Amino acid sequence: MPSYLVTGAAGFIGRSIAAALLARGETVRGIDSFITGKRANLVGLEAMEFIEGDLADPAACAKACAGVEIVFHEAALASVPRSVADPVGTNRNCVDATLNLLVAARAAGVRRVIYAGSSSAYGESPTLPKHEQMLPAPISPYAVAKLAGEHYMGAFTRVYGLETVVLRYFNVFGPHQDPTSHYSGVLAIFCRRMLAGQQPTIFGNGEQSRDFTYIDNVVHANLLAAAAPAEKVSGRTMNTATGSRITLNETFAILRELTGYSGQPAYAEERAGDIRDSLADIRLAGELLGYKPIVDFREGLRRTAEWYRGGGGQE
Ligand code: UD2
Repeated sequence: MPSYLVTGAAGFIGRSIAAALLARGETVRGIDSFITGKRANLVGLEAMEFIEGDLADPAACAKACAGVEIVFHEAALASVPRSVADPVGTNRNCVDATLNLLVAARAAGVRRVIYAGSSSAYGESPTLPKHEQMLPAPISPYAVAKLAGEHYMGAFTRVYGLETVVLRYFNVFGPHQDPTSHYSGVLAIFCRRMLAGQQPTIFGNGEQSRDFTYIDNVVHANLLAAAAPAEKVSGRTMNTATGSRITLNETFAILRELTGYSGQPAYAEERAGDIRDSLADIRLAGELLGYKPIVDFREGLRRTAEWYRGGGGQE
């Protein structure tokens, strides 16, 4: 039976992948530094072997990769504004960490690394939907760092023959996403605030759009990427999304219904490094993985709001 490593296992996406693997009875190890991960996210993952460690430390990477066959690399500082405030920190925790992990994975004889790419790679190019043949045009330090990780994946496949798969996630949301930081994803922040009767703030005019992707779809794509034949997927980059988009203003209106919040949003200046519209072409993941979304946006948002309503994500 293969053994799996999940990096960022105390983070939102990492813990969700680990939970799905454990539910299948797999052997799972997780690593997290708790820079943004939360101990509360490890509740329910007691069957996972857990290492507290920082991937920027090569020794921690070596320890994490020992005896592992497949790595899901989810650890990152996942925020555009955080990277604008601290580009060096983002580089360390995204680029240095990814390179160290790849070096350790190769040395340990890991077979495959599946990498959490970001839709931010597409940047400001006006074409919609975004497809994988488009030239990347990152505009924030975060986007540059996540894209550098993608390129390292490709290089390790070409140069060393390590199997790598890049899944370019589009604005993932769902239960366990931290709502407490101003660097958190917008839907987590909005759910928390609106359920507490607090006014959310929309940066810009609210007409920016995103291909918001419910977490179960991302977990599903990862499991498919782990199982797919190397000749089909190794060295490839695939959008992981729903293939539809919605504006923040429209999303706010749905959340009003779901949360019972009766006020209006505040509007503030647009955020530096933000892109306006994001929408994925998901045909390639369909062809290579047999991926298609399993939970749509509205249902995902309903489940998410329910989770926060039930007390999830409280500090
Ligand atoms: C980027 C990536 C996403 C993922 C993420 C990091 C794009 C299109 N997406 O997400 O794939 O890598 O980074 O986890 O690059 N906003 C508000 N009010 C708030 C918070 C945010 O209006 O309180 C706005 C924000 O200005 C932006 C939108 O909501 O226009 C989405 O922001 P986000 O931080 O949730 O995600 P984003 O798009 O930077």
